[in-house]
Amino acid sequence: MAADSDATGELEALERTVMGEIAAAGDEQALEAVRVAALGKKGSVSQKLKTLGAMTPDERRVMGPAINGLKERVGEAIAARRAALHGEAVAARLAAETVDVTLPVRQSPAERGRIHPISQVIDEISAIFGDLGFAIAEGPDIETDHYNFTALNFPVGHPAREMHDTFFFPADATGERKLLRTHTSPVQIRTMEAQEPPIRIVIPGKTYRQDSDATHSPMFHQLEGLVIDRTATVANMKWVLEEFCKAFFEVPQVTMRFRPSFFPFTEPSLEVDIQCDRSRPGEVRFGEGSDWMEILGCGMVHPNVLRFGGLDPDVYQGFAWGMGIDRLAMLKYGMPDLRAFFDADVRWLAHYGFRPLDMPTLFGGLST
Ligand code: 2U9
Repeated sequence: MAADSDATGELEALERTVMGEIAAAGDEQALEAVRVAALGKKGSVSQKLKTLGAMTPDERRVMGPAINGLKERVGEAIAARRAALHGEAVAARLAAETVDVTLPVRQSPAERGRIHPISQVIDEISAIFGDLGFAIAEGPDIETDHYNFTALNFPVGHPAREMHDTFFFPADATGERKLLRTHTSPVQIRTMEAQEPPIRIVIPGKTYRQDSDATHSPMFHQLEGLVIDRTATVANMKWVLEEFCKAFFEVPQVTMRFRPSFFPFTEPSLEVDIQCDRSRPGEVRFGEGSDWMEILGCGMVHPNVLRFGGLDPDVYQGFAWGMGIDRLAMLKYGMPDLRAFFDADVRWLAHYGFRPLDMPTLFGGLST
């Protein structure tokens, strides 16, 4: 019957098309779309099944098994393809998520992380002065001219007030030009205003100056200290600073040299050198040798500064000091260039950094 051979020819063509679509399905989602297009309610194979109703018994006897056979073979092909795609997906996940259990244990974050030498030195110095009964004080990096200069007895026109040294902000609505503090001294003024003596504080913090070379950075770190009470003397100051040096450089004895100097905020002002041995290239030893290394400045707080802090110089007196933390870190731990401190290069940090769990304490060793 011509009609039958045409009909079965159509079925064979449909089978070739659907089988091709099943083989071409790249994933389970695409395969599901092929299944719906062939076997769904309006699918190409389902539509063929619906034509059986209109056929004569003779036609149905031929086309029935042909169309049902097609439906079965398409269903089987889809199931086989689904199994294959699922197997490929599982194999891909196994390959991607393979854990090589023979790899060495990865360092824990606590092992891998490093404390920056500046943070380490601040922690060490804070531990030393904390043990001597000092509190840690902090204050704003953005300061006023009053707290950064005037209250520290800097006369108007003093060169330090110039733009070439100090970072000024544009004048605000009141015409005042704030600045980035050039030292942490403003915090000491603020503390004197805020609390009754006795005062014993150290102030670690960022300071800013228009300077940049191998040993100067526009942002650097200082630690200043202040003692105010009724009887503090130069002898007390020398003792405190000597105790600090022995503890910080971890030596049983140090020889210090106090040279006369000048700062607007102290009178008398002194600069302090510590005896050291630099005879070995690239190495500095403290507490011995015939060299001298300047490490800090200090002095008795100027009466004008006491007055700016709201204290009566006939009742209270005290001493203060300042040191460059970056410089002390370079001295103690031998970093050659200050600029590398702030490059955030993890190789530098891995080499010069400190292990987070080695918290510096006086009894446990500062820089074990
Ligand atoms: C008040 C009164 C006195 C702080 C002092 C120094 C000496 C000093 C420098 C050391 C290296 C700054 O980082 S550095 O460049 N500092 O030499 N600083 S006395 O004296 C004060 C501070 C605040 C109210």
